[in-house]
Amino acid sequence: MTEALEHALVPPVSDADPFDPEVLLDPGPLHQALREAGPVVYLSRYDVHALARHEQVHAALVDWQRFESGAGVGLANFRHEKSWRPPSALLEADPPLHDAPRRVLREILAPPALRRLRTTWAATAEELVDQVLAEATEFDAFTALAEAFPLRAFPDAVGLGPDGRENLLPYGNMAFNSFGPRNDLVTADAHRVAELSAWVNLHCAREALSEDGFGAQIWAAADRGDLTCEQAPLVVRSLLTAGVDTTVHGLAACLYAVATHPEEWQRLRQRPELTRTAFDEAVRWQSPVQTFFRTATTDVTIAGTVIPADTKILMFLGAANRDPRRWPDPDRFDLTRDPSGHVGFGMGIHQCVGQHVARLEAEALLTALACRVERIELAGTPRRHPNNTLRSWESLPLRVKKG
Ligand code: OVM
Repeated sequence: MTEALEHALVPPVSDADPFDPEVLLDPGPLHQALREAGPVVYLSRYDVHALARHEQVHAALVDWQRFESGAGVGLANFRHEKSWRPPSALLEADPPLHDAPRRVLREILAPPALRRLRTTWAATAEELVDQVLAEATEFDAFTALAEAFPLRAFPDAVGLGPDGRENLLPYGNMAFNSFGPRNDLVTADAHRVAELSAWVNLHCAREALSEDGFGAQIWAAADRGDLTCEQAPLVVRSLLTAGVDTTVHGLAACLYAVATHPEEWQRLRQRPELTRTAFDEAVRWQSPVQTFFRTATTDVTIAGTVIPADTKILMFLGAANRDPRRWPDPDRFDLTRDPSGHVGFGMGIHQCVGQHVARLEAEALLTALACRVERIELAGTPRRHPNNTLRSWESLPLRVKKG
């Protein structure tokens, strides 16, 4: 017996199902139980080890050498089962293959490159908020704002044509479900996989994209030789997969936060420079992306527990973002805290490459609202939409007082 195995700890075991729709609609109690159980918990139902504390989630995220992404970042292990689509050149790749696509997309989505979008998106947000407020002071802010704004702003920035944009949200919903087990949420959409994938793949082609968007810039990188012609459409696909639902539910999280914390809305109105903090705090507080997996490249010991090579590790980003060991009063949405260090965008080499785009969208929408709305409150019970990965919404009824 090796040294490591002699001293190996048997981790606490849980038969809980984190992908049960009931749990997905209200994950807080399971997150707390898993954090309390220990630094590593074995989930017997799926034969995986799970991390729910900030320290261990953060450590696994930054250790790409021992926790790989190339075997998939969902429950399925690509070394043993086929993926539902060709793996992502970014999300589901490790260095060195990951490096070129990452560098290309990082430059296209970096703050200096986004500067020209700031004025465009501010105007788009003002126009949308004016339209919504002209019609009513009570409305479903999920559809009217959180869905409507990214759908007006982002596909144009990518360079998509006007037709078929209604496919983007269903495709994202399907992709984020696919990281979980093959449960009812996955089988419910099985009949749309071929149709939605065909539409998305068609719109990753150079000919489908305008000449001035993110998509064209990705193809220009291929022309320069910075990407291969096989990688270019996959990198466009990453934008279309990861760039829509995430921002929709992230913006909904912001709106829910300010509607349920009136004092924070007043603080934000008085200090507009807090909008970016507000977005990051909302991402910490709600964690629109709740979970990702990694695969151990070798036997890895975490806090005394040996995780065998080639097995999956489930990282609870949402639980880490509310770990009381890391955050004072973690369940409070609080604009006076510094939310940096949250793992809602991941951490390390795969940390969300589109986060500056998301922040710019949030800034545009929250600023337009803050200039026009004095009070904002819930007008009914918000409804969640179950998804295996996303903390997502169905409706967010709000009442506002203009001023
Ligand atoms: C991708 C991709 C897909 C889903 C999520 C994501 C959160 C990336 O296709 O690269 O990051």
